[in-house]
Amino acid sequence: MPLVQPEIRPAVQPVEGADLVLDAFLRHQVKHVFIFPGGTIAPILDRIEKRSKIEIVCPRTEQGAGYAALGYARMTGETAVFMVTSGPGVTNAVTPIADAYYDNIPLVVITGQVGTGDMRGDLPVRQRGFQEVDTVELMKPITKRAFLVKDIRELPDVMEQAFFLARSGRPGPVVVDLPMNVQRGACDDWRAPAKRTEVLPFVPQDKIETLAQWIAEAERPVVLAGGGVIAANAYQELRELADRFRIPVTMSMPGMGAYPSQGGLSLGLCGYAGSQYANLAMYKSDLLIGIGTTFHLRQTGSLPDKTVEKGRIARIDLDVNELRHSRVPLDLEINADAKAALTALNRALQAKPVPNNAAWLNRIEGWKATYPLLTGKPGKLPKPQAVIEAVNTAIRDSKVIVTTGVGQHQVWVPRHFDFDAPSRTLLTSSGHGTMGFDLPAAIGAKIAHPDSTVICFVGDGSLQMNIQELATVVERNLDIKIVVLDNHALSIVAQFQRQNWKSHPACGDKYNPDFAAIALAYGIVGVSITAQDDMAKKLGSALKHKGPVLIHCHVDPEEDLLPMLLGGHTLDDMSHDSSF
Ligand SMILES: Cc1ncc(C[n+]2csc(CCOP(=O)(O)OP(=O)(O)O)c2C)c(N)n1
Repeated sequence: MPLVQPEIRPAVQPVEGADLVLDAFLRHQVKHVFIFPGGTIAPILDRIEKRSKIEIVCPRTEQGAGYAALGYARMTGETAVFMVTSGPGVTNAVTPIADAYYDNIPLVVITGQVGTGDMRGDLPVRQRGFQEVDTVELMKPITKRAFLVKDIRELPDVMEQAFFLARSGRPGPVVVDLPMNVQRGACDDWRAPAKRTEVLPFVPQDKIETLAQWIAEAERPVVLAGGGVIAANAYQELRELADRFRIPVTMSMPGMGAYPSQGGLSLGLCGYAGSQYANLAMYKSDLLIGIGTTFHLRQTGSLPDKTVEKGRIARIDLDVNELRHSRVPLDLEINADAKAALTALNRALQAKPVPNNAAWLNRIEGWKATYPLLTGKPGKLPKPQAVIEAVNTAIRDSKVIVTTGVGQHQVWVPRHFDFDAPSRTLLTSSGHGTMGFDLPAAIGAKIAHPDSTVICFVGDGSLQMNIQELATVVERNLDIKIVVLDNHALSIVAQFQRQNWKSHPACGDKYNPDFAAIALAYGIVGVSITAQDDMAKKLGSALKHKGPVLIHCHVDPEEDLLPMLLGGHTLDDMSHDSSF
């Protein structure tokens, strides 16, 4: 079915700005737009409704719409469109836009703006128009580009640039700020959009040869795979490299699933909350290869110069600036797309013999046995880790998408749930670390992949950031399983406070409502779990229910995130101390 309904396209020229925006959506085959309405985007909403079959998804807040757009973009691999009104719509949209920037998610954001005649411009006054805010200045540090279109003739080309920039190179958000008179103004001599083609960096063959040689010589190699491997769809190439050369693979949070959790060479999550064996392996490696990863604090700890004890670090990244300004000192920088670089690397390695690193793998097996992932002592209340493991066991579907909030539960999920790209995917707010990503991201993911099982693991704190989106779940009848890990605390911060200052003001002993009853009030099946004894059974039957379910799990509030890599410590020195 064609997206455009030509019979109701305005028959006469000139065309209005709002039509030119819609034309760009149609050129880019946009199927859904994620919006929260307001007067200054009303003209475009009108054109979408009247002239296209694009579906308007309208959650309950701008944050809800923004995170749904992010979940959708991640799961479709396409650029998502997010639209908000001027003023408060724009300021509410800042957080998801920042998330898209830090987690490399392609997003075109259309922001309404007051008419150009009402804009403050350079005048030394606070505001001229009602709901006027300087969107471009607000957005500059958190977008690849923020355009203000004052001349309607520029609009088609600006829209084209926005779609191009959002996806090209390292993806991210692009804002197009549209004053009312530009949206509603008519024009018959607009500048036709120029076609743009992406040029990926040329894979430096000499450096690939060097890395291949280092791999052939390495006795203790480790790969650290990041979100760049997933974004480039390079997991097959990564698996080929790791499996043939027997290289253990650890992953950053956005890189989870780049190598299957159940694969024999998987070290799981690394870094401040990673497994102890992953961190030990990184630290003791003689060749650490980072692929599509930023090597930031959460992955390597606070002592970047001491990421490895004695060894080389090579890094493959699409963003040349990340390489030029690497936090971790590098011995080899390869500026290339992860898939292209891994393909070239595997080719260069074809002629090389596979070194015998059995001693290294045995040493890692020893660490795995000595430092298994902790699941806490069983008690009356279920442990959060046990709940995640029970969901992991119950869900053996072929396509699973997991979203999380931020906190302890965010870290327990990659520790205790199996990921395997592209069939078992983790969506989480990594760089920006935003509570409230959880539920709306699950909504966007489910809209993108209606046939996938979507699980939202969420802390009691994170859920309450965007709990209103339960309405969107019901309205669209989205079969999402929401697993609330309620420890009556903002517990990761509470733990941090206790660790440093012996008390946890504002973070511990929180009053919480009956979330299952709230779900019920929205029209969603709600289940409460209050004991370890019947946890797995209740979970199993709730997860089998067809349609949305909220499972309110009262988990042990005493459970701390351990071990943990604290500031000032090297990767081999994680803290097990919970006697704060
Ligand atoms: C929007 C936002 N505000 C504040 C924080 C700081 N913060 C990080 S985790 C956290 C607590 C999260 O609590 P909860 O969702 O219950 O997860 P838990 O740690 O208990 O698993 C807070 C307050 C944040 N990451 N995001």
